Amino acid sequence: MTDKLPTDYQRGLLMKKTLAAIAIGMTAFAFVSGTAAAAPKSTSVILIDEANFAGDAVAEGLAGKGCQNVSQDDMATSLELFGGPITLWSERNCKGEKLVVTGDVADLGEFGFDNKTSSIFMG
Ligand SMILES: [Ca+2]
Repeated sequence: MTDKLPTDYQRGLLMKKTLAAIAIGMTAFAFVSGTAAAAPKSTSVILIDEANFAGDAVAEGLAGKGCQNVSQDDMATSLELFGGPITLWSERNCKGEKLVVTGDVADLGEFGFDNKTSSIFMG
């Protein structure tokens, strides 16, 4: 009888931890859903409409190899890179101005590439 209360209390804590873990998992999954099919070691990138990876902003994921035109032209302001490096291009079909990216970029404006990306080359 005396340990019933602590046990229930611990169960409550465990339940809270589990729910928190599920919530975190769902957030992570929703955020990377555009590239979820990518193999762990392949290159993928998430383009984000606002600086500093703003979570609620418009985002687009690309994965694979070679040159790919983005769906949302001239949208990217920050990006998260997995693998890489990649090359951003200002025109479709990997033409125009380019910017080589080797990691996450919080503000493409610092590199003169805000709202400029039209295609991406992934190695
Ligand atoms: Ca933008």
